[in-house]
Amino acid sequence: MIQVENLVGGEFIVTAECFDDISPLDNSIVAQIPRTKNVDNAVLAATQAQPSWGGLDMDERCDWLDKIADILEKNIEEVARLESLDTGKPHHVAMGVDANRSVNNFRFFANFGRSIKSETFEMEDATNYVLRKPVGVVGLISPWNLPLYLLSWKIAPALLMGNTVIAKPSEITPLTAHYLGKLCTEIGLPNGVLNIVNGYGPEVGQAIVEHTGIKAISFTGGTATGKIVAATAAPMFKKLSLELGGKNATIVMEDADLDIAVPGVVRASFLNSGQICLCGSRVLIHSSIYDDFMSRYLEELNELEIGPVINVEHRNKVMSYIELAKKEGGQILAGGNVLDKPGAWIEPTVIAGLSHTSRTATEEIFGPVVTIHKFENDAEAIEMANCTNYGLAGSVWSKSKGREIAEQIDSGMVWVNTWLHRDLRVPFGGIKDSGVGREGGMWSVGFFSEAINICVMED
Ligand code: TXE
Repeated sequence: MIQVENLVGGEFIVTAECFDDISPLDNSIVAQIPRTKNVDNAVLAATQAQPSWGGLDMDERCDWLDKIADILEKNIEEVARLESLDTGKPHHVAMGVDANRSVNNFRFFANFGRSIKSETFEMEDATNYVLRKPVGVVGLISPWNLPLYLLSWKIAPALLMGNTVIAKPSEITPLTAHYLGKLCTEIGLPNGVLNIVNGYGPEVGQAIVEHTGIKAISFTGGTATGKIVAATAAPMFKKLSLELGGKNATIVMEDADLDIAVPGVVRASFLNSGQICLCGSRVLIHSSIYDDFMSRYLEELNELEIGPVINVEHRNKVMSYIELAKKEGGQILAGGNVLDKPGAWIEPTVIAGLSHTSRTATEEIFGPVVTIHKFENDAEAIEMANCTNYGLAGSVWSKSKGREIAEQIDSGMVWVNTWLHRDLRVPFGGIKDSGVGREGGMWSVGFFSEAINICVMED
Protein backbone atom coordinates (compact mmCIF):
# COMPACT_ATOMS: atom_id res chain seq x y z
CA MET A 1 0.00 0.00 0.00
CA ILE A 2 1.43 3.39 -1.01
CA GLN A 3 1.18 6.31 1.39
CA VAL A 4 0.86 9.45 -0.72
CA GLU A 5 2.49 12.48 0.90
CA ASN A 6 2.31 16.19 0.27
CA LEU A 7 5.54 17.86 -0.80
CA VAL A 8 5.85 21.20 1.00
CA GLY A 9 9.10 23.17 1.09
CA GLY A 10 11.13 20.05 0.37
CA GLU A 11 9.49 18.00 3.16
CA PHE A 12 7.15 15.05 2.62
CA ILE A 13 4.15 15.44 4.90
CA VAL A 14 1.03 13.40 5.68
CA THR A 15 -2.11 14.97 7.14
CA ALA A 16 -3.87 13.40 10.13
CA GLU A 17 -6.79 12.33 7.96
CA CYS A 18 -6.34 10.29 4.78
CA PHE A 19 -8.70 8.62 2.31
CA ASP A 20 -8.51 5.65 -0.06
CA ASP A 21 -7.16 5.57 -3.60
CA ILE A 22 -9.09 2.82 -5.39
CA SER A 23 -7.94 1.07 -8.56
CA PRO A 24 -10.66 0.78 -11.22
CA LEU A 25 -9.16 -2.52 -12.38
CA ASP A 26 -10.65 -4.44 -9.45
CA ASN A 27 -11.74 -1.87 -6.83
CA SER A 28 -8.76 -2.67 -4.61
CA ILE A 29 -7.31 0.04 -2.36
CA VAL A 30 -3.87 0.95 -3.70
CA ALA A 31 -2.93 4.00 -1.66
CA GLN A 32 -3.82 6.37 1.14
CA ILE A 33 -4.17 10.03 0.19
CA PRO A 34 -3.74 13.00 2.55
CA ARG A 35 -6.90 15.05 3.04
CA THR A 36 -5.35 18.52 2.94
CA LYS A 37 -7.56 21.53 3.61
CA ASN A 38 -5.08 24.34 4.05
CA VAL A 39 -2.29 25.48 1.74
CA ASP A 40 -0.75 28.26 3.85
CA ASN A 41 2.51 26.36 4.47
CA ALA A 42 2.85 25.42 0.81
CA VAL A 43 2.27 29.02 -0.27
CA LEU A 44 4.79 30.24 2.32
CA ALA A 45 7.42 27.78 1.05
CA ALA A 46 6.73 28.70 -2.58
CA THR A 47 6.83 32.43 -1.80
CA GLN A 48 10.18 32.08 -0.03
CA ALA A 49 11.65 30.01 -2.87
CA GLN A 50 10.42 32.23 -5.70
CA PRO A 51 12.98 35.09 -5.70
CA SER A 52 16.00 32.82 -6.07
CA TRP A 53 14.29 30.50 -8.55
CA GLY A 54 13.03 33.47 -10.58
CA GLY A 55 16.50 35.00 -10.31
CA LEU A 56 18.18 32.13 -12.15
CA ASP A 57 19.02 32.63 -15.81
CA MET A 58 16.55 31.13 -18.23
CA ASP A 59 19.28 28.70 -19.33
CA GLU A 60 19.75 27.47 -15.78
CA ARG A 61 16.05 26.78 -15.43
CA CYS A 62 16.10 25.00 -18.80
CA ASP A 63 18.86 22.78 -17.42
CA TRP A 64 16.65 21.95 -14.43
CA LEU A 65 13.78 20.99 -16.74
CA ASP A 66 16.16 18.72 -18.64
CA LYS A 67 17.24 17.13 -15.36
CA ILE A 68 13.60 16.44 -14.49
CA ALA A 69 13.03 14.99 -17.98
CA ASP A 70 16.14 12.82 -17.55
CA ILE A 71 15.13 11.33 -14.21
CA LEU A 72 11.56 10.75 -15.38
CA GLU A 73 12.86 9.07 -18.52
CA LYS A 74 15.19 6.87 -16.47
CA ASN A 75 12.19 5.77 -14.40
CA ILE A 76 9.64 5.72 -17.21
CA GLU A 77 8.59 2.12 -16.53
CA GLU A 78 7.63 3.07 -12.98
CA VAL A 79 5.72 6.15 -14.19
CA ALA A 80 3.73 3.95 -16.58
CA ARG A 81 3.16 1.31 -13.90
CA LEU A 82 1.83 3.83 -11.38
CA GLU A 83 -0.38 5.52 -13.98
CA SER A 84 -1.80 2.16 -14.99
CA LEU A 85 -2.43 1.18 -11.37
CA ASP A 86 -4.22 4.45 -10.62
CA THR A 87 -6.31 4.80 -13.78
CA GLY A 88 -6.67 1.20 -14.93
CA LYS A 89 -5.44 2.08 -18.41
CA PRO A 90 -3.52 -0.65 -20.28
CA HIS A 91 0.27 -0.48 -20.01
CA HIS A 92 0.71 0.45 -23.69
CA VAL A 93 -1.52 3.51 -23.21
CA ALA A 94 0.08 4.46 -19.88
CA MET A 95 3.50 4.21 -21.51
CA GLY A 96 2.76 5.40 -25.05
CA VAL A 97 0.47 8.30 -24.15
CA ASP A 98 1.03 9.29 -20.51
CA ALA A 99 4.60 8.49 -19.49
CA ASN A 100 6.22 9.48 -22.78
CA ARG A 101 4.37 12.77 -22.95
CA SER A 102 5.22 13.59 -19.32
CA VAL A 103 8.92 13.30 -20.18
CA ASN A 104 8.38 15.25 -23.40
CA ASN A 105 6.62 18.10 -21.62
CA PHE A 106 9.74 18.84 -19.56
CA ARG A 107 12.07 18.20 -22.51
CA PHE A 108 10.03 20.37 -24.85
CA PHE A 109 9.89 23.38 -22.52
CA ALA A 110 13.62 23.04 -21.73
CA ASN A 111 14.41 23.34 -25.45
CA PHE A 112 11.70 25.89 -26.07
CA GLY A 113 13.05 28.12 -23.29
CA ARG A 114 16.44 28.17 -25.00
CA SER A 115 14.84 29.29 -28.24
CA ILE A 116 12.84 32.25 -26.90
CA LYS A 117 13.94 35.42 -28.67
CA SER A 118 13.88 38.86 -27.09
CA GLU A 119 10.98 40.95 -28.34
CA THR A 120 11.83 44.52 -29.38
CA PHE A 121 9.82 47.21 -31.12
CA GLU A 122 11.82 50.04 -32.62
CA MET A 123 10.36 53.57 -32.89
CA GLU A 124 12.01 56.45 -34.71
CA ASP A 125 13.27 57.89 -31.45
CA ALA A 126 12.99 55.05 -28.96
CA THR A 127 13.33 51.32 -28.44
CA ASN A 128 10.75 49.14 -26.67
CA TYR A 129 11.62 45.78 -25.29
CA VAL A 130 9.57 43.18 -23.46
CA LEU A 131 10.72 41.89 -20.11
CA ARG A 132 9.04 38.64 -19.08
CA LYS A 133 8.82 38.54 -15.30
CA PRO A 134 7.52 35.54 -13.34
CA VAL A 135 3.92 35.85 -12.16
CA GLY A 136 4.98 34.56 -8.71
CA VAL A 137 3.42 31.56 -6.99
CA VAL A 138 1.05 29.71 -9.32
CA GLY A 139 -1.63 27.10 -8.63
CA LEU A 140 -1.92 24.15 -11.02
CA ILE A 141 -4.98 21.89 -10.79
CA SER A 142 -5.42 18.81 -12.95
CA PRO A 143 -7.94 15.98 -13.57
CA TRP A 144 -7.75 12.20 -13.47
CA ASN A 145 -7.84 11.19 -17.12
CA LEU A 146 -4.20 11.94 -18.06
CA PRO A 147 -2.74 12.57 -14.62
CA LEU A 148 0.97 13.34 -15.01
CA TYR A 149 0.62 14.25 -18.70
CA LEU A 150 -1.66 17.18 -17.87
CA LEU A 151 0.03 18.24 -14.64
CA SER A 152 3.51 18.27 -16.21
CA TRP A 153 2.09 20.28 -19.14
CA LYS A 154 1.54 23.03 -16.56
CA ILE A 155 4.48 22.48 -14.21
CA ALA A 156 7.16 22.64 -16.94
CA PRO A 157 6.27 26.09 -18.40
CA ALA A 158 5.46 27.48 -14.94
CA LEU A 159 8.94 26.58 -13.68
CA LEU A 160 10.56 27.68 -16.95
CA MET A 161 9.27 31.21 -16.51
CA GLY A 162 10.56 31.49 -12.93
CA ASN A 163 7.38 30.82 -10.98
CA THR A 164 7.15 28.52 -8.01
CA VAL A 165 4.35 26.00 -7.98
CA ILE A 166 1.54 24.63 -5.85
CA ALA A 167 0.34 21.60 -7.81
CA LYS A 168 -2.78 19.61 -7.02
CA PRO A 169 -3.38 16.34 -8.84
CA SER A 170 -6.85 14.83 -8.95
CA GLU A 171 -7.75 13.08 -5.70
CA ILE A 172 -8.62 10.06 -7.85
CA THR A 173 -5.12 9.72 -9.38
CA PRO A 174 -2.37 11.16 -7.17
CA LEU A 175 0.33 8.50 -7.61
CA THR A 176 2.45 9.86 -10.45
CA ALA A 177 2.50 13.43 -9.10
CA HIS A 178 3.70 12.01 -5.79
CA TYR A 179 6.38 10.08 -7.64
CA LEU A 180 7.44 13.19 -9.58
CA GLY A 181 7.87 14.97 -6.23
CA LYS A 182 10.15 12.16 -5.02
CA LEU A 183 12.24 12.31 -8.19
CA CYS A 184 12.58 16.10 -8.07
CA THR A 185 13.80 15.83 -4.47
CA GLU A 186 16.26 13.13 -5.52
CA ILE A 187 17.85 15.42 -8.11
CA GLY A 188 17.99 18.30 -5.62
CA LEU A 189 15.45 20.69 -7.09
CA PRO A 190 15.57 23.59 -4.59
CA ASN A 191 13.08 23.29 -1.73
CA GLY A 192 9.79 25.10 -2.21
CA VAL A 193 10.07 25.40 -6.01
CA LEU A 194 7.64 22.54 -6.59
CA ASN A 195 5.06 21.90 -3.89
CA ILE A 196 2.42 19.20 -4.29
CA VAL A 197 -0.72 19.05 -2.19
CA ASN A 198 -3.36 16.34 -2.18
CA GLY A 199 -7.00 16.17 -1.23
CA TYR A 200 -10.53 16.82 -2.42
CA GLY A 201 -11.21 19.52 -4.99
CA PRO A 202 -13.76 21.54 -3.00
CA GLU A 203 -11.33 21.55 -0.04
CA VAL A 204 -7.69 21.84 -1.07
CA GLY A 205 -8.47 22.83 -4.68
CA GLN A 206 -10.74 25.62 -3.51
CA ALA A 207 -8.10 26.69 -0.94
CA ILE A 208 -5.59 27.11 -3.78
CA VAL A 209 -7.98 29.15 -5.89
CA GLU A 210 -8.93 31.35 -2.91
CA HIS A 211 -5.41 31.97 -1.59
CA THR A 212 -4.32 35.58 -2.08
CA GLY A 213 -0.66 34.52 -2.24
CA ILE A 214 -1.29 32.54 -5.45
CA LYS A 215 -1.27 34.84 -8.47
CA ALA A 216 -2.33 32.57 -11.33
CA ILE A 217 -4.46 29.45 -11.67
CA SER A 218 -4.15 26.96 -14.50
CA PHE A 219 -7.02 24.49 -14.29
CA THR A 220 -7.97 21.46 -16.38
CA GLY A 221 -11.17 19.64 -15.52
CA GLY A 222 -14.94 19.70 -15.85
CA THR A 223 -16.85 22.74 -17.11
CA ALA A 224 -18.98 22.93 -13.93
CA THR A 225 -15.84 23.08 -11.76
CA GLY A 226 -14.30 25.60 -14.15
CA LYS A 227 -17.22 27.94 -13.46
CA ILE A 228 -16.57 27.75 -9.70
CA VAL A 229 -12.84 28.33 -10.21
CA ALA A 230 -13.52 31.34 -12.46
CA ALA A 231 -16.09 32.84 -10.06
CA THR A 232 -13.66 32.53 -7.15
CA ALA A 233 -10.52 33.75 -8.91
CA ALA A 234 -11.89 36.58 -11.06
CA PRO A 235 -12.59 39.14 -8.28
CA MET A 236 -8.97 38.71 -7.17
CA PHE A 237 -7.79 39.45 -10.75
CA LYS A 238 -5.74 36.28 -10.85
CA LYS A 239 -4.46 35.14 -14.20
CA LEU A 240 -6.69 32.26 -15.22
CA SER A 241 -6.39 29.50 -17.77
CA LEU A 242 -9.28 27.05 -18.02
CA GLU A 243 -9.10 23.87 -20.09
CA LEU A 244 -12.56 22.33 -19.79
CA GLY A 245 -14.70 19.64 -21.36
CA GLY A 246 -15.53 18.83 -24.96
CA LYS A 247 -18.07 17.08 -27.17
CA ASN A 248 -16.02 16.93 -30.29
CA ALA A 249 -17.28 16.16 -33.77
CA THR A 250 -15.52 13.74 -36.09
CA ILE A 251 -16.65 14.50 -39.66
CA VAL A 252 -16.26 11.79 -42.28
CA MET A 253 -16.74 13.38 -45.71
CA GLU A 254 -17.93 11.58 -48.85
CA ASP A 255 -14.36 11.46 -50.23
CA ALA A 256 -12.64 10.21 -47.06
CA ASP A 257 -9.94 7.59 -47.50
CA LEU A 258 -11.55 4.89 -45.41
CA ASP A 259 -8.32 2.95 -44.98
CA ILE A 260 -7.06 5.91 -42.94
CA ALA A 261 -10.38 7.18 -41.60
CA VAL A 262 -11.74 3.95 -40.10
CA PRO A 263 -8.83 3.19 -37.72
CA GLY A 264 -8.37 6.93 -37.08
CA VAL A 265 -11.99 7.46 -36.09
CA VAL A 266 -12.01 4.35 -33.87
CA ARG A 267 -8.92 5.68 -32.09
CA ALA A 268 -10.46 9.14 -31.71
CA SER A 269 -13.62 7.55 -30.33
CA PHE A 270 -12.14 5.20 -27.75
CA LEU A 271 -8.53 6.01 -26.82
CA ASN A 272 -8.19 6.00 -23.02
CA SER A 273 -11.74 4.56 -22.87
CA GLY A 274 -13.05 7.81 -24.38
CA GLN A 275 -11.79 9.75 -21.37
CA ILE A 276 -9.81 12.43 -23.18
CA CYS A 277 -11.33 15.86 -23.57
CA LEU A 278 -10.23 15.72 -27.26
CA CYS A 279 -11.98 12.42 -28.06
CA GLY A 280 -14.39 12.49 -30.97
CA SER A 281 -17.59 11.41 -29.27
CA ARG A 282 -19.93 12.45 -32.12
CA VAL A 283 -19.21 10.82 -35.47
CA LEU A 284 -20.88 12.59 -38.41
CA ILE A 285 -20.87 10.58 -41.64
CA HIS A 286 -21.87 11.53 -45.19
CA SER A 287 -24.92 9.49 -46.25
CA SER A 288 -23.24 8.24 -49.45
CA ILE A 289 -20.58 6.29 -47.51
CA TYR A 290 -22.54 5.66 -44.32
CA ASP A 291 -23.13 1.90 -44.77
CA ASP A 292 -19.63 1.16 -45.96
CA PHE A 293 -18.01 3.23 -43.21
CA MET A 294 -20.19 1.80 -40.45
CA SER A 295 -19.63 -1.83 -41.36
CA ARG A 296 -15.86 -1.27 -41.37
CA TYR A 297 -15.99 0.84 -38.18
CA LEU A 298 -17.92 -1.84 -36.27
CA GLU A 299 -15.58 -4.53 -37.56
CA GLU A 300 -12.54 -2.53 -36.43
CA LEU A 301 -14.17 -2.21 -33.02
CA ASN A 302 -13.93 -5.96 -32.52
CA GLU A 303 -10.14 -5.62 -32.46
CA LEU A 304 -10.24 -2.92 -29.79
CA GLU A 305 -8.91 -3.49 -26.29
CA ILE A 306 -9.74 -0.79 -23.77
CA GLY A 307 -9.29 -0.38 -20.04
CA PRO A 308 -12.01 0.38 -17.49
CA VAL A 309 -13.35 3.87 -16.86
CA ILE A 310 -11.95 5.73 -13.88
CA ASN A 311 -14.23 4.42 -11.12
CA VAL A 312 -17.60 2.86 -10.40
CA GLU A 313 -19.24 6.24 -9.81
CA HIS A 314 -18.15 7.42 -13.25
CA ARG A 315 -19.18 4.07 -14.77
CA ASN A 316 -22.66 4.63 -13.36
CA LYS A 317 -22.74 8.13 -14.88
CA VAL A 318 -21.70 6.78 -18.29
CA MET A 319 -24.29 3.97 -18.04
CA SER A 320 -26.99 6.53 -17.19
CA TYR A 321 -26.26 8.20 -20.54
CA ILE A 322 -26.63 4.86 -22.35
CA GLU A 323 -30.03 4.45 -20.67
CA LEU A 324 -30.91 8.04 -21.62
CA ALA A 325 -29.94 7.31 -25.22
CA LYS A 326 -32.38 4.40 -25.32
CA LYS A 327 -35.15 6.66 -23.99
CA GLU A 328 -34.25 9.27 -26.60
CA GLY A 329 -34.76 6.67 -29.33
CA GLY A 330 -31.17 5.59 -29.92
CA GLN A 331 -30.24 2.15 -31.27
CA ILE A 332 -27.26 0.46 -29.66
CA LEU A 333 -25.12 -0.82 -32.56
CA ALA A 334 -22.34 -2.15 -30.32
CA GLY A 335 -21.68 -2.58 -26.61
CA GLY A 336 -24.01 -0.90 -24.15
CA ASN A 337 -23.23 -3.12 -21.17
CA VAL A 338 -21.18 -3.20 -18.01
CA LEU A 339 -18.70 -6.08 -17.97
CA ASP A 340 -19.49 -8.64 -15.32
CA LYS A 341 -16.26 -8.42 -13.32
CA PRO A 342 -14.88 -6.32 -10.46
CA GLY A 343 -13.84 -2.80 -11.35
CA ALA A 344 -15.39 -0.20 -13.62
CA TRP A 345 -15.60 -1.82 -17.05
CA ILE A 346 -17.94 -0.81 -19.86
CA GLU A 347 -18.04 -2.20 -23.40
CA PRO A 348 -17.15 0.25 -26.18
CA THR A 349 -20.58 1.54 -27.12
CA VAL A 350 -21.87 2.90 -30.42
CA ILE A 351 -25.30 4.51 -30.64
CA ALA A 352 -27.13 5.55 -33.83
CA GLY A 353 -30.52 7.02 -34.62
CA LEU A 354 -30.42 9.98 -32.22
CA SER A 355 -31.11 13.58 -33.12
CA HIS A 356 -27.84 15.53 -33.17
CA THR A 357 -29.46 17.92 -30.69
CA SER A 358 -30.48 15.19 -28.21
CA ARG A 359 -28.97 15.30 -24.72
CA THR A 360 -26.91 12.18 -25.35
CA ALA A 361 -25.40 13.78 -28.45
CA THR A 362 -24.66 17.17 -26.91
CA GLU A 363 -23.65 16.55 -23.28
CA GLU A 364 -20.16 15.39 -22.37
CA ILE A 365 -20.23 11.70 -21.35
CA PHE A 366 -16.45 11.21 -21.04
CA GLY A 367 -16.49 7.47 -21.54
CA PRO A 368 -16.37 4.80 -24.27
CA VAL A 369 -19.61 5.96 -25.87
CA VAL A 370 -20.07 7.56 -29.28
CA THR A 371 -23.15 8.70 -31.15
CA ILE A 372 -23.35 8.31 -34.93
CA HIS A 373 -25.15 10.80 -37.19
CA LYS A 374 -25.75 10.95 -40.93
CA PHE A 375 -25.48 14.16 -42.99
CA GLU A 376 -26.36 14.98 -46.60
CA ASN A 377 -24.15 17.97 -47.41
CA ASP A 378 -21.35 20.24 -46.10
CA ALA A 379 -23.69 22.81 -44.58
CA GLU A 380 -25.50 20.15 -42.58
CA ALA A 381 -22.21 18.66 -41.34
CA ILE A 382 -21.04 22.07 -40.14
CA GLU A 383 -24.36 22.85 -38.48
CA MET A 384 -24.25 19.51 -36.64
CA ALA A 385 -20.62 19.97 -35.62
CA ASN A 386 -21.28 23.42 -34.16
CA CYS A 387 -24.56 22.69 -32.37
CA THR A 388 -23.19 22.04 -28.85
CA ASN A 389 -22.12 24.44 -26.13
CA TYR A 390 -18.59 23.03 -26.32
CA GLY A 391 -15.82 24.09 -28.67
CA LEU A 392 -12.65 22.22 -27.87
CA ALA A 393 -11.55 20.08 -30.81
CA GLY A 394 -12.68 18.12 -33.86
CA SER A 395 -11.45 16.20 -36.86
CA VAL A 396 -12.33 16.11 -40.55
CA TRP A 397 -11.59 13.13 -42.79
CA SER A 398 -11.53 14.05 -46.48
CA LYS A 399 -9.21 13.86 -49.49
CA SER A 400 -10.12 17.31 -50.83
CA LYS A 401 -12.16 19.45 -48.43
CA GLY A 402 -10.38 19.05 -45.11
CA ARG A 403 -9.16 22.61 -44.64
CA GLU A 404 -12.34 24.18 -45.99
CA ILE A 405 -14.54 22.28 -43.53
CA ALA A 406 -12.04 22.54 -40.63
CA GLU A 407 -12.02 26.34 -40.83
CA GLN A 408 -15.77 26.46 -40.30
CA ILE A 409 -15.77 24.39 -37.10
CA ASP A 410 -16.20 26.44 -33.93
CA SER A 411 -13.50 24.91 -31.81
CA GLY A 412 -9.98 25.61 -30.59
CA MET A 413 -8.34 22.92 -32.72
CA VAL A 414 -9.25 20.75 -35.67
CA TRP A 415 -7.28 17.87 -37.16
CA VAL A 416 -7.53 16.89 -40.82
CA ASN A 417 -7.03 13.19 -41.68
CA THR A 418 -5.47 12.61 -38.28
CA TRP A 419 -6.30 13.02 -34.60
CA LEU A 420 -4.29 13.88 -31.50
CA HIS A 421 -1.24 14.64 -33.63
CA ARG A 422 0.44 17.19 -31.38
CA ASP A 423 3.15 19.76 -31.94
CA LEU A 424 3.70 21.28 -28.49
CA ARG A 425 4.38 24.74 -29.96
CA VAL A 426 0.81 25.24 -31.18
CA PRO A 427 -2.04 26.88 -29.22
CA PHE A 428 -4.08 24.38 -27.20
CA GLY A 429 -7.43 25.32 -25.70
CA GLY A 430 -11.12 25.72 -26.30
CA ILE A 431 -13.84 28.24 -27.03
CA LYS A 432 -17.43 28.45 -25.72
CA ASP A 433 -17.90 26.23 -22.64
CA SER A 434 -14.61 24.44 -23.34
CA GLY A 435 -12.56 27.09 -21.64
CA VAL A 436 -10.66 30.33 -21.65
CA GLY A 437 -7.10 30.86 -22.79
CA ARG A 438 -4.52 28.81 -24.64
CA GLU A 439 -1.49 26.85 -23.49
CA GLY A 440 1.45 25.42 -25.48
CA GLY A 441 4.68 27.04 -26.72
CA MET A 442 4.55 30.85 -26.57
CA TRP A 443 1.00 30.73 -25.20
CA SER A 444 2.26 28.96 -22.06
CA VAL A 445 5.19 31.35 -21.85
CA GLY A 446 2.72 34.25 -22.05
CA PHE A 447 0.40 32.82 -19.41
CA PHE A 448 3.14 32.01 -16.93
CA SER A 449 4.83 35.41 -17.19
CA GLU A 450 4.00 39.09 -16.90
CA ALA A 451 5.05 40.85 -20.09
CA ILE A 452 6.50 44.23 -19.09
CA ASN A 453 7.27 46.86 -21.71
CA ILE A 454 10.38 48.99 -21.19
CA CYS A 455 10.48 52.00 -23.52
CA VAL A 456 13.92 53.64 -23.79
CA MET A 457 14.18 57.09 -25.39
CA GLU A 458 17.26 57.40 -27.60
CA ASP A 459 19.83 60.08 -26.72
O1 TXE B 1 -13.52 16.89 -12.73
P1 TXE B 1 -13.35 18.06 -11.74
P2 TXE B 1 -13.88 15.43 -12.35
C1 TXE B 1 -14.88 16.38 -17.19
C2 TXE B 1 -15.65 15.12 -17.49
C3 TXE B 1 -15.84 14.54 -16.13
C4 TXE B 1 -16.10 15.79 -15.33
C5 TXE B 1 -15.89 15.63 -13.90
O2 TXE B 1 -16.88 15.44 -18.04
O3 TXE B 1 -16.91 13.64 -16.05
O4 TXE B 1 -15.17 16.73 -15.87
O5 TXE B 1 -14.64 15.05 -13.65
C6 TXE B 1 -10.35 19.81 -8.73
N1 TXE B 1 -11.77 24.28 -6.72
N2 TXE B 1 -13.47 16.24 -17.32
O6 TXE B 1 -14.85 15.26 -11.25
O7 TXE B 1 -14.19 17.83 -10.54
C7 TXE B 1 -10.38 18.30 -8.61
O8 TXE B 1 -9.95 17.90 -7.33
C8 TXE B 1 -10.60 23.90 -7.24
C9 TXE B 1 -12.87 16.91 -18.43
O9 TXE B 1 -12.57 14.77 -12.15
O10 TXE B 1 -13.51 19.29 -12.52
C10 TXE B 1 -9.43 17.90 -9.72
O11 TXE B 1 -8.09 18.03 -9.29
N3 TXE B 1 -10.38 22.68 -7.74
C11 TXE B 1 -11.42 17.04 -18.26
C12 TXE B 1 -9.73 18.93 -10.81
O12 TXE B 1 -10.35 20.03 -10.14
C13 TXE B 1 -11.39 21.80 -7.73
C14 TXE B 1 -10.74 15.87 -17.68
C15 TXE B 1 -10.71 18.42 -11.90
O13 TXE B 1 -11.83 17.87 -11.26
C16 TXE B 1 -12.65 22.15 -7.21
C17 TXE B 1 -11.46 15.30 -16.55
C18 TXE B 1 -12.82 23.46 -6.70
N4 TXE B 1 -13.99 23.89 -6.19
C19 TXE B 1 -12.78 15.49 -16.44
N5 TXE B 1 -13.46 21.08 -7.35
C20 TXE B 1 -10.63 17.58 -19.44
N6 TXE B 1 -11.11 18.61 -20.12
O14 TXE B 1 -9.53 17.11 -19.72
C21 TXE B 1 -12.73 20.11 -7.92
N7 TXE B 1 -11.48 20.53 -8.14
